[in-house]
Amino acid sequence: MTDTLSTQFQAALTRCGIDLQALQGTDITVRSPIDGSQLAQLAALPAAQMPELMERATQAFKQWRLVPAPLRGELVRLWGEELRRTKADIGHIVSCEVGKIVQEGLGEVQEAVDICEFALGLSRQLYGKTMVSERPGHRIMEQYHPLGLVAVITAFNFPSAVFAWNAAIALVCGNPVIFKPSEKAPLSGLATFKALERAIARFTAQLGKQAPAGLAQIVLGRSDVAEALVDSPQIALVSATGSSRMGRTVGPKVAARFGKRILELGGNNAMVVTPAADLDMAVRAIVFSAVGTAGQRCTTLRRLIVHREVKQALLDKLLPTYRSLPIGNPLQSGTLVGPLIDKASFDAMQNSLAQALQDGGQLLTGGQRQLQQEFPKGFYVTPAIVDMPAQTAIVRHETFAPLLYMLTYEELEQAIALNNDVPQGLSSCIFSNDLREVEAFLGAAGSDCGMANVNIGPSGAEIGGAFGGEKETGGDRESGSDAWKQYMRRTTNTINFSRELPLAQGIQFG
Ligand code: UN1
Repeated sequence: MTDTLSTQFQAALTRCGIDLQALQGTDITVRSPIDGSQLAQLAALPAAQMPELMERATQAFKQWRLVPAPLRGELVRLWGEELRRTKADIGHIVSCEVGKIVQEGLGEVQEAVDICEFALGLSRQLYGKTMVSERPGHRIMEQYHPLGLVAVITAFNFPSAVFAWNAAIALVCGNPVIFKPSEKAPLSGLATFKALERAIARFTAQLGKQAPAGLAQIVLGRSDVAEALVDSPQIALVSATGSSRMGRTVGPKVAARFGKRILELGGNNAMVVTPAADLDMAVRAIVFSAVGTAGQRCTTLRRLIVHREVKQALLDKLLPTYRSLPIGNPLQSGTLVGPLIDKASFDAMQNSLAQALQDGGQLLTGGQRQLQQEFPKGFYVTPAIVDMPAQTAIVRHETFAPLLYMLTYEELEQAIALNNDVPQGLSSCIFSNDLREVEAFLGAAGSDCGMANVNIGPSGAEIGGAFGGEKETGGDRESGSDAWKQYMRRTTNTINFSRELPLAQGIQFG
C-alpha cells in the first residue's frame, strides 16, 4: 500500500477503536488483496483458552435471557447507531482487507445497520401462536425462549454483514455470541465487533444495568478455535458460512452432539433469460451479479441459461459491457472490479477455465490476469464468460471468481432442469415478462433454490427476507423473515384452567 493509503487505513482502524499494537503476534498475517502488502500480524487465541471464554458466555446467558426482549432490542439499536457513525471507516477497512470497491464496502456495512434495525423491531415481535384445545377449559400456546450460546463463524467475503445478521438476531433473542471471523479478514470483523462493544458500554451507561461481561466475544484465531466452538456442547447454535466442504465437516460434528446449526455454504446461482426478457435489464443484472465483488459472493451469478433465440442479441449487448469494465484498485472511484482475495483464488479460476475449455467450452471474453506490473502481488483478472456445450462437472462446481458459464436452451423445462441440476441450491432468477414462464420458474416444479427471483439478479439480497439455500448450500436460513426462530427454543404449553382432568384423544384412564 502507498503511504497515504496505509495512513488512511491506520486512521480508520483507530477511529474504530482497534489497537494493532495490542493485538500483535506472529500467528495470523493479514494482507491486502489490493497489492499483497501486509496490513497486520496478529496473535491467535490458543484453543486452550476457549473453555474459559465459553464459560464467561454461559454466565452471561444466565442474566441476558432474563432481560426483557425490547430492552435487548435497545442494545442492537445502539449497535446500529455505532455502525452508522463508523460506516465509512468499516467500509474502508473492508475494501482494504478483502478488496471490495468503495460502494460495496459501504453497502456491506449498510446491511449490518439494516439488520440491527430489523432486530430492534423484532425484539417486540417474538411471537408464538395460541391454539384451541380439544378439551374444555384448556388452552394451548407456544413461547419462544432464549436458546443459549451462539457461535458465528464467517467467511472472508462478507466479513462485517454476516456477523451482524447473526449477532443482532441472536442478541435480541436473548443469546450471547462468540464470533470467529475469517483469518483472511479479521480486522473488518473486529471493527464491526468494536461497534458492538461501544454499544454495550452505552447500554450499560444509559440503563445503569450491566450487559453481562461475556455477552459478546470475538476470537481471533485459526481453525482449532473454530473446532472448539463446533465441538463444544456449551454452544447451542453454530452458524457457519463458508464452502460446502467446510459444511460437510461442521454439520455432522454439531449433529453428533445434537446441537443446532445454520450452514450457509456454496452457491452455483443461475439466471434464465427467456425470449420474453427485457435484455437491457438482464445485461445490467448480469454484470452486477457476475462481476460485482469480483465474483466472490456466495450469491454471485455463475451460470447464464439463455434461450437460443435471444443468445446472440444478449451477447451483442453483454460482451462490449464486459470488455469495458473498469478493473483496478477498488479504492479508486470508478473501479467496478477489484482484485481476487489471493493467489490461490486466481489459480482456482485458471484451473476451472482450463477445464471448461477442455470440456468443449469457448472463451468469449476475459480470464486474463491484469495489472501485474502495477501490483505484482495483487491478483486482478478480467471477468470471463465461457460458452459451454453442456453442464459439465466443472460447471456444476462453485469457482469463487468472476467466471460465468453460458448454456443454451430450447424449452423452459430444460432451462429449469439445468438450473436445478447442480449440487448447490442457493439463489436463482429468471428474466421474463411472460407470466406463465415466471410462475413456472417460481412454482413447485420450478427452481429448487432457497431464493428464486424475477427480473433481478441472484445476488444483493435485502436483509428482510430469509437468506439461505437448499442441498449442498446447507438447507438453513438466516437474516430476515422468521429466521429468528432458529435462535430460540420453542415450548408448547397446555394450560388447564378447569376443575377436571380430561385426557386428550378421549382416553378414559381408571
Ligand atoms: C455472502 O456472499 O455470503 O445477497 C452473503 C447478497 C448479500 C449477501 C451475500 N446480501 O449478495
